Amino acid sequence: MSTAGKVIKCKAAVLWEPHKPFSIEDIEVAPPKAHEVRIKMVATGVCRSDDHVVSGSLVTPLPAVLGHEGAGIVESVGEGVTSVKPGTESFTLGACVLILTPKNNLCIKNDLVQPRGTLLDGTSRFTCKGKPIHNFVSTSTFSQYTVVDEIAVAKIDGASPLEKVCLIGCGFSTGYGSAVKVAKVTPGSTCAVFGLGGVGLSAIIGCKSAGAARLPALDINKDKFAKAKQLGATECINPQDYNKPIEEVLQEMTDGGVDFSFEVIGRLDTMNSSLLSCHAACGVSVIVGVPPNAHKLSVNRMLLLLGRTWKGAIFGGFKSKDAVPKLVADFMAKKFPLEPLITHVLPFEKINEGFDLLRAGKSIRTVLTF
Ligand code: PAD
Ligand code: ZN
Repeated sequence: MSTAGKVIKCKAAVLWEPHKPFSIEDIEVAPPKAHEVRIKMVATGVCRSDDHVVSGSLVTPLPAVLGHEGAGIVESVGEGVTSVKPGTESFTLGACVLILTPKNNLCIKNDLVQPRGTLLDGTSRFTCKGKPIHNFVSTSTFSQYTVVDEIAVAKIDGASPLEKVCLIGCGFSTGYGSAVKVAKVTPGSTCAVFGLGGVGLSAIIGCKSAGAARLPALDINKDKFAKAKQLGATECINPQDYNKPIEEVLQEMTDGGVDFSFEVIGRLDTMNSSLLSCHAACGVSVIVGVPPNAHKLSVNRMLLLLGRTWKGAIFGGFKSKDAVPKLVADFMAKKFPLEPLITHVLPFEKINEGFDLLRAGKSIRTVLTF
């Protein structure tokens, strides 16, 4: 029997307040309104950005259904939706990135910069125990069913393994694009990657595929080194093994600084180190990590006066609606792997275990399956 046009009752992981575990609740998911799409989730990744909400360092209205790295099947569509159809096709979700100009990938309509916790019309389709439950960054994938704006959905190859390509909805694309699209890594260059989680390792995959010759990988958790080497790191460095600032170590190792550096941790001190470790005149440093909301960076202006370039980007600079289907096709054509990033697969109900593994530094990506 068709569920189109009806309220669906299902399970979702609700975050009622910061510093608390997710709670698996019975929720109601209203049908999609005009230009919205209701999706049956198949798989979703556990990303540090969701954990930033739990820890209070990323502020978004609560209670909410978090999750922003997912893939599923369209269950029904609202009026006026033309880019996707209900049925067997599969979709992956990324932070909404609408094509505005050829120059940038930031959608002014998305819910990222000043989150309202709603869809574009200012409301959410979720309720639980009679209360409205907020959305998160236009996606909310930690639910058996979600409703998103059409602009946040991309149609992908129906034959692709959703439990893998869901990572293209955030972590993989963010790291990979930071290298190939934002920094535009050049063949023969030296690239330093700070932070070897799912996003940092994806940056390594991107640097290597762009032809980087030397790839120092940095982390304070040495358990991350084997995987970094497997994916292309040429040397692994634990900054805690040195009694001088790590930027000095990198400058000495590379005769003045690396060509490209990437901060993929989300800390102000490592953003500074990453900037300082790139070459003073021609280095490019990219901020990928998300720092705590209220914190401000302060740097010596001389650092930029000499010629360095300091950049940041969301979602690896990709426009998701266009880029996600292409990245999925590239994965299917074996242009890059996703398997090494997936260390755990858990049923969706074990979401808290997935986050505990991330916090303990024991997982790269946990994929939750529905
Ligand atoms: P993760 O927690 O899996 O990886 C972070 C890594 O950094 C871990 O391996 C840590 O051991 C390591 N680390 C922590 N502190 C230090 C330190 N002082 N020095 C060196 N290494 C350290 O996270 P992730 O890979 O899922 O995400 C990384 C960041 O990227 C995080 O801030 C997340 O919010 C951000 C992100 N940004 C975007 C975007 O569009 N800009 C998208 C997705 C994730
Ligand atoms: Zn993410």
